[in-house]
Amino acid sequence: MATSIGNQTVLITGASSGIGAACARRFAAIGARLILAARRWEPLQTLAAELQQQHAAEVLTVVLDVRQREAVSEAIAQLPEAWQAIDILINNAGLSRGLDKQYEAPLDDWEAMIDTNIKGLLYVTRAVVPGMVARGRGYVVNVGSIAGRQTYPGGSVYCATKAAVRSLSEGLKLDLLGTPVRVTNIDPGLVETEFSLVRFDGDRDRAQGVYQGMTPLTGDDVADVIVFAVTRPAHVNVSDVMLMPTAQASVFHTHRQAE
Ligand code: NDP
Ligand code: 8X3
Repeated sequence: MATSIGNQTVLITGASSGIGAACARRFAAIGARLILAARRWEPLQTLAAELQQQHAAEVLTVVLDVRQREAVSEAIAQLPEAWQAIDILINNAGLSRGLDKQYEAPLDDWEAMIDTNIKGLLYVTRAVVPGMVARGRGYVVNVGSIAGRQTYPGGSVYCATKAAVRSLSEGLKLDLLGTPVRVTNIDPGLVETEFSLVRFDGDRDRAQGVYQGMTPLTGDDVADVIVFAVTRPAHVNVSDVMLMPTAQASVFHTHRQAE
């Protein structure tokens, strides 16, 4: 029997935009209670108001920088009692910075990617999963990337962080064996979100060029698959998903039409 999400508590990191916001909308529509975390307060508030209005969803917003180790553990430890029992964690917060050669890239870009995509994901996992194990229920979804499977020029550090996410998903699954807590690693290809705008430091033309002449995935497409995974029966674990746009066969092969 499929698992019902009604009244389950879902923590989504990076919920202020893109895939995270799309997950929030999908989970709210099927009755989940949502903890929405990100650094930017305003988009979180706007999204929370939308979900409360459209789905009468129970929503808690948490301004959180996942790179801040103490802030992460305090934020989870200090959740109001009614929000402590997190059933589903979606480790989605992440970013890429620049597309520079490994021997030329700004070191700050590396720190941002490694601290967010690897260490931030780990801090949140470390703070949330013990409660899942103790309660005997839980689900972790880690958002990796096709970039974790194939390295492209200028992307080596971003790609390495996503290869690490893949490894961490595998390791967590191994460490949770014997508990009912499940782990899904999902590796999407091109998804049109704020991702490229962040990568190219607000350069809208360059960001739009990434998706030019092809139909990329949307945040909704990724959220759909995540909802599918977490609603499988308790004995089924969708361990590993690669989700690509039809027009993309690999990081190096994208079919584009002249516009
Ligand atoms: P967006 O830029 O639209 O969303 C990224 C989210 O991460 C934002 O909500 C941002 O919120 C949050 N975030 C970034 N840094 C931090 C931080 N230090 N602490 C807390 N939250 C943070 O991009 P996507 O939705 O595309 O990205 C979501 C995930 O999907 C990322 O892990 C990305 O690597 C991955 N991915 C994206 C693909 C794509 O093509 N777009 C493809 C494959 C994977 P805020 O700025 O408010 O903190
Ligand atoms: C984002 C997809 O191909 O731009 O992870 O790295 S890609």
